[in-house]
Amino acid sequence: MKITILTLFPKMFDGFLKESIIGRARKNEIVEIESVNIRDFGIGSRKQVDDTPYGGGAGMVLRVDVLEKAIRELKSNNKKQKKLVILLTPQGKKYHQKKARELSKYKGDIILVCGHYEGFDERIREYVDEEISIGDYVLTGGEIAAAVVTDSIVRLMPGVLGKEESHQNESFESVTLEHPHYTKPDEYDGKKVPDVLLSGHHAEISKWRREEAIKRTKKRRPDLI
Ligand code: 6GU
Repeated sequence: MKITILTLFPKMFDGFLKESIIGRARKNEIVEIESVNIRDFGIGSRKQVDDTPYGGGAGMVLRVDVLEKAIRELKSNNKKQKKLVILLTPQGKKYHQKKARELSKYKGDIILVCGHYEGFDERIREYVDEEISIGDYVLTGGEIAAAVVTDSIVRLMPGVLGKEESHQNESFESVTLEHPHYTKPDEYDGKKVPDVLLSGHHAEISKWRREEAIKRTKKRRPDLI
């Protein structure tokens, strides 16, 4: 799969794409991820991408012709591959782990279009397949949302997480939150690691973890039960 992020701020993704698990997945060629500047498709020598709103008002609006051209050109690369175009906007459908799982299995490439902080021409909606919002708060642009969506998809791809990092029984994959974790020291500032975890009794440890996960979910996220 190739994920292309269409943005006015491609450098925002530099660190995110290089580091940690996403960086490793790209190095191992499990996924290809690229950020592309919308300005490359801008109009005239000044590469204009936005203009003042019809009807008046403050701020600038991203032009439909610029974005349509960008989407069309990205779609024309590697024509054999299907392309799913997703617009990141607070007006989109609320993002969930279920959607991350669905997108991680998509048999084709994904194009993530980052909405402009001040707005985009309404007609842009006609050139995308879906709209996603990552939650009920307002970001200055779709870039961080695109990073969230990319991260949540890539980590689910086969071979991205090692056995150690496995997400088999992790929060939101099942119906519970994760059980508590501990490491050395076994006592810190009077706070002790639960005895059962030091017992070496694997069946008891599994039982304790299952019970703690359920207890924790009931207390913190009863809506998930
Ligand atoms: Cl996708 N974009 C922006 N600008 N704000 C958001 C969002 C997206 N999702 C939640 N808030």
